[in-house]
Amino acid sequence: MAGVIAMILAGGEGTRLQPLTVTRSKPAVPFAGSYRLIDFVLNNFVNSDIIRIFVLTQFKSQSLYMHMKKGWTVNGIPGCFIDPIPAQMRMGKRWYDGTADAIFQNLSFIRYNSPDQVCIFGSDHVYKMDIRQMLEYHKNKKADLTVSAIKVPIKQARSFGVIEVDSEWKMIGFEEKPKNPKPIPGEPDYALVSMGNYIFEADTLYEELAIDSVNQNSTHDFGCDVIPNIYPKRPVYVYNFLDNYIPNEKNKGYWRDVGSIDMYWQTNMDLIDEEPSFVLHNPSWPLHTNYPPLPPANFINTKNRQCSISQSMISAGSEIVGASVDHSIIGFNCRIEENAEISDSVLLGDVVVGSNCKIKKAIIDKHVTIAPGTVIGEDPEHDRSFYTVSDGGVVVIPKGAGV
Ligand code: ADQ
Ligand code: ADP
Repeated sequence: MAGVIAMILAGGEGTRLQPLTVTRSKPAVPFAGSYRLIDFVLNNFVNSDIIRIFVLTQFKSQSLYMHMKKGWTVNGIPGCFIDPIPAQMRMGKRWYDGTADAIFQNLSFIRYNSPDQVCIFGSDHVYKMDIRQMLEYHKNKKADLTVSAIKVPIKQARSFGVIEVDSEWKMIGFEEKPKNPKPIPGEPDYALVSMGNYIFEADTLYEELAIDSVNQNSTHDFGCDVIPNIYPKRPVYVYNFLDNYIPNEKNKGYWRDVGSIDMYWQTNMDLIDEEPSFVLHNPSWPLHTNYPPLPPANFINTKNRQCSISQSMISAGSEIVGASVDHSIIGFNCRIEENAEISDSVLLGDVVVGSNCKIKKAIIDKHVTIAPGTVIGEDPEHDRSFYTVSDGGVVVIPKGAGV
């Protein structure tokens, strides 16, 4: 895959994911026990043999850097790299304005590598995608820009860039987060939306970012400014993610934007349902991450109680001692003590749950200690006076809390 460079946008503030993003950027949010959100896009590139990757960071990036340093360093393979780039502030003492400005300020890194195509992808989505298929499509269509897209229920479409295409899948309309999203012709309940993944011909990118950078009316964002300006004048094509999938992969068309607490919780739950809608395990599509040097998870029965674990994922270093875990995801290094009962919950890591606790439909961030006998998730009014409770009734205990 020489000739292709990946630029990963990893600066997202993730305000709607608060309190999980109080101390870390959205791509660094732990997910599925053993991963962080950024791992999905990085695995998509690495498994597609594209290992020339820059990761652009901005907000609260310390744990993202540590994660990349420990889990994603490429050593000694000529021409391959996965390099985080901190905000450069090349254009004066200010942060990036929008996603297009983040790329504009780092064009020198792209030019130095002389690519033919530049893949610009977001980093806060859960999915598996063989990017070679999208590249092949982009080349076959002789597109200047290809945008990947998926069909979503029309009610959700307001949070995305909504696309219109002709019969050849050429883009003929684009509106960023419209109040009244246009449905797909003949399918009034659905809209076609941008997944925030773009493949540009390198020359197109240079020319269009030069135009955008001097446009006083621009917010310098791909969705708000660059795409609406390009498609009327250049060949922009839309890659239909639903029609393409990784061979041997069960997850046809699974893509989630984990923008809110409810979505984050639901996307975790999708992994552990009786018939999971997203399956992590696939020997031909390994999911790399930073795996700390921890022993396997350990389930210990006590005199009074046997462990009971069902429909759950338990990460390394965790110890469950005479407790019950049902339909839950437990991150690295958690300890769950005797008679505790955990259900429909996500523990991010380094959490201690004391004996006789009852925890239901909760997200418990890292480094939390919960005192014996605590009940969470039974009484929303009570929970709301102490913790964040989402619209969907998910209780969130912030990082480092003692409960
Ligand atoms: P949003 O997700 O709202 O819409 P945005 O918040 O700009 O777009 O995030 C896109 C990606 O860029 C994320 O990975 C984020 O972490 C990163 N990012 C945001 N600001 C950044 C900055 N200043 N520097 C570096 N990285 C930054 C976009 C598109 C929509 C599309 C949705 C799909 O604009 O058209 O439908 O993604 O989720
Ligand atoms: P996250 O919650 O994003 O996973 P961590 O809890 O892993 O973050 O911590 C973020 C970073 O801060 C890690 O690199 C960790 O090594 C470092 N860190 C954690 N606790 C401390 C501390 N008390 N002082 C300094 N650095 C710390």
